[in-house]
Amino acid sequence: MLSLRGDYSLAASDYSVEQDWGAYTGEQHALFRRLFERQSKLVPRYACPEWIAAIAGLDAGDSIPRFDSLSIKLRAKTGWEIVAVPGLIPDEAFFTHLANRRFPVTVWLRKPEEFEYIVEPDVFHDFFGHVPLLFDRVYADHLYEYGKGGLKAMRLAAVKMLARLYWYTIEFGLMKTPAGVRAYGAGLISSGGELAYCVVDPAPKRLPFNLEQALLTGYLIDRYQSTYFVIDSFEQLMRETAPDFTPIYARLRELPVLAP
Ligand code: HBI
Ligand code: FE
Repeated sequence: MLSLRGDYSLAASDYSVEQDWGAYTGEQHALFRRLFERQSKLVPRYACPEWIAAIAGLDAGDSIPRFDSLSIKLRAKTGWEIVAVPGLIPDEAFFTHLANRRFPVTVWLRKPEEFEYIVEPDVFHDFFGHVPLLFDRVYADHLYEYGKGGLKAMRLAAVKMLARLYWYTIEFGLMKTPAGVRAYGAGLISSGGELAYCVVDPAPKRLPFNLEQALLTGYLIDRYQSTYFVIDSFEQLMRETAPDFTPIYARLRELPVLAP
């Protein structure tokens, strides 16, 4: 793997590790609490209703969550569980976990100086941004299909295209609601600055979700998005990504990547 900061030395063949909850320090729990409190001021106005409904049931926030107790609640709701990982893991391991209803959550927490922004996903991004929506049946079923689709994309050498779909939905997706657009992407929900920006700023484009356009649109990882895709609902996302992507990949791979 590229030079990543996690400790991969103890990882199993599926890249899972023990969370070792006892090893977190008081300072780390306090930093997690501050991140949670910062976002808690923003989510009521900018996060989608499904995320808001789910976080209420997690009585989270006063310390770094214990993945095993999270998994018990999650399994009961949608059949998913958390798998502790040292950080970003290879695509095949990542897709295989999703295809088995296991969501990889990074065990380490950012440093205090990364309070505003962090490049790699840490436990706050994964827990606060991704885990609550795993309690939504349709979203969870879509992610399960995405995992299977990822393994297929590897066989078709189309992972780069599929990663754009993930980027513009699971990480940076917006949803239409009666009150206006709201964020459901984990990269938005867990971001101090982009969560308000993606909903209120007039600068970025907000396009109706279009699978082929999302598969073709490039993205930059180190700045706010200039293009967001807006779904009507998780049901729509599920429905529009249900077809076999094989012919779509074949057609799109000849076309140029679209600038974001
Ligand atoms: N690993 N832990 C982790 N989390 C991710 O979101 C992740 C990953 N590995 C690969 C990956 N995402 C993406 O490249 C795929 O969605 C294509
Ligand atoms: Fe993420």
